[in-house]
Amino acid sequence: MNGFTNHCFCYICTMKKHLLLLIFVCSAMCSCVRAPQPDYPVPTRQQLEWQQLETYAFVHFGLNTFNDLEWGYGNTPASTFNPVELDCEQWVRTFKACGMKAVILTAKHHDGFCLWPTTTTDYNISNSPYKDGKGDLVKELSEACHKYGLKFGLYLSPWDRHNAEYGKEGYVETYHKQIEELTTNYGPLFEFWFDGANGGNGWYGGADETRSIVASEYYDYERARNTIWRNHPDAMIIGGTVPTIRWVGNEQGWAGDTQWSAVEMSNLEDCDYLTRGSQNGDVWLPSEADVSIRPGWFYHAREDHQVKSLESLVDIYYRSVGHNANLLLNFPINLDGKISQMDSIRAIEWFEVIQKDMSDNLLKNCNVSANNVRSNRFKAENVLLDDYDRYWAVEDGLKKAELQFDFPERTAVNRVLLQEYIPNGQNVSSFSLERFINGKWLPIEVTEDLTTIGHKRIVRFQTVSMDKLRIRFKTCKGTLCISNVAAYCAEALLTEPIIRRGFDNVVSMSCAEKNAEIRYTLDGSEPNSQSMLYKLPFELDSKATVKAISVDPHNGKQSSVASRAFDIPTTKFDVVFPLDQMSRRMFDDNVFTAYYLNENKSYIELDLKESMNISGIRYLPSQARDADQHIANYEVYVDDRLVSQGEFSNISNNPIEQVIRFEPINGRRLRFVATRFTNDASQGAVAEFSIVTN
Ligand code: FUL
Repeated sequence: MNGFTNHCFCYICTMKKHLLLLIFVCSAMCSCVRAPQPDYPVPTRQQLEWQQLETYAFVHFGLNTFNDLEWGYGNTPASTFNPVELDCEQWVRTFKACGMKAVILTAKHHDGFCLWPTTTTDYNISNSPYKDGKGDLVKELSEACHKYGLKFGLYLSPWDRHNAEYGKEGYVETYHKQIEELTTNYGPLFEFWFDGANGGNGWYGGADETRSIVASEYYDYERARNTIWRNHPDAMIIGGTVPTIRWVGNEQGWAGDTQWSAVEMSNLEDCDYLTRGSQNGDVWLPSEADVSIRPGWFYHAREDHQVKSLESLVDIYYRSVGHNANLLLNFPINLDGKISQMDSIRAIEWFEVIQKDMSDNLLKNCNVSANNVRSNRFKAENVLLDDYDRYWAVEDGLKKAELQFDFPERTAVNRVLLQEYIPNGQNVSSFSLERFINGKWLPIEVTEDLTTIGHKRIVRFQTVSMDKLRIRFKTCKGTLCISNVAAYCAEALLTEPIIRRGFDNVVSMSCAEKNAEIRYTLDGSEPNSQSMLYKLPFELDSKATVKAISVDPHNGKQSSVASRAFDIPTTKFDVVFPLDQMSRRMFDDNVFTAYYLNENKSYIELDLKESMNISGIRYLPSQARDADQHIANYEVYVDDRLVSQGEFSNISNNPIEQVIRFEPINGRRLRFVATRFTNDASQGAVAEFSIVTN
């Protein structure tokens, strides 16, 4: 027995040893077959699904629309909300036609007016003439979204300039009740927006005063998050203290070339930081880039001619989605309750260009190779598969690698698109592009930093020919995992000319496309390919509207029209104050040089040399990238008579040109006084200033 037992034991023992050996060999081999370990932080399932939406629409509509305001004070009557042809399905059809996957509606803006029949305040749609008080816009839009298969989200401004209790405890309860109503009655929500603009002056039930709060403590955002997630566990939250996505740090719709989805939560107040995130971030908080198709968020007839050009919208797409952010494109609804025709046409053209730019992946017939492959399961060819979860990965510990595409024939390329497999984290921190031509590898010249990739990175460059394309991933945080690579040759998009008139009243024009001609008019008429040809800068010592287009002389294609209305030239007025030489900067048409007004010189005074009908002023804040000192409140005097006063709403977030118009008044001296600066700064920048006469 013993012997047998011994023998038997030895047999089992031998088998065990073999098994152990096998396991050892397998695990050594498997370390490369096994999927790469994620490099934390990584997105949640919800963040991943959200990231794949890429573009969706924002809708700003409310009392502001009917009162020509950006930030209602909270006192405009509910009775003024009266869209006569409101059609939510028209909005949604437009969004669908331009490839958008979702919509976010401003259910309540800072003025406090609610677009649904809330029980929390009378200041709501049921006290407006719309549908005789029976309307509910949140419901109507959510149903239209449902019908057309779009996701639906809501913006609910925490700041409420109408509510008498704002700043006190009572309002907090109201706000949470509003969240409760909106999250229980309107079907699934994919995103909830808490705006960052908080506290300041307002009507506040007639108190008409300034109230400030500490947003991170006052609103109890944790409680709001709990309510939202109780009803919509997958909803993304932007703003507040418990966000799951972040604002990109500007309202122009661009994310930095370097764009980490991760952040350190302590830095969320810093706009510059928000545009790029951090390689060392410990929280996955991807960016949403918001921008309006017009200068303002709400509709203003005076901006009808300022719908963003096709070129600038296409550029925005590449600098948001192409820079690892989602794009939230705003459509101001007009007084009829519709998206204006030119806005929807422009948005559809925009989508067509993007689709066309990236319709033909030139890599599809290439031979793909990599200098390192983790295993056959993670082979290089995976980057060309239409399957997000099959990706190319390298061995553990490798910080750099190369991927090469051999074209069957010489190919012209001007775009490269890359996607990391972000369920494993965002890893690439630097890469470069090279082309092989005439037996040599040459760098592809680009004008942006080739640092991060993330969910999607699209690099644009001048068209170049190549026999092979090589991508060098130069530094990676964790294991390199690339799920998709594509290359395209997009058609040149003619950009609108830039028109300038300097202090010396000399007009110059330029456009990005080197081979294009510029054609222009000076009488306000629409230019065409037969209009005057721009050759050299010329003097324009009078009031005039200059309109210009760029034209491709080979095929006659034209850009959209650039238009500048120049008022009286600098020869027609004297600057009475401020007197120093630097004040020229306000009239030089260079948006990056500015003159600073401060407490000691808080005004600009111009003498027009003779009486004229004065009907407004234009003020452009500094356009420098980090500019944050602007004029917040103003007064305008003509010959010592106060003709206008007010605030430049939203100027901090959106420092676009501010136009003030008033009843024409005959006079000679104009004084523009800055009565307050943003952030209560001691100074505010004036990049450009001009007078409007008629
Ligand atoms: C800002 C607001 O103050 C603007 O009015 C607009 O709603 C924009 C989307 O967010 O902070």
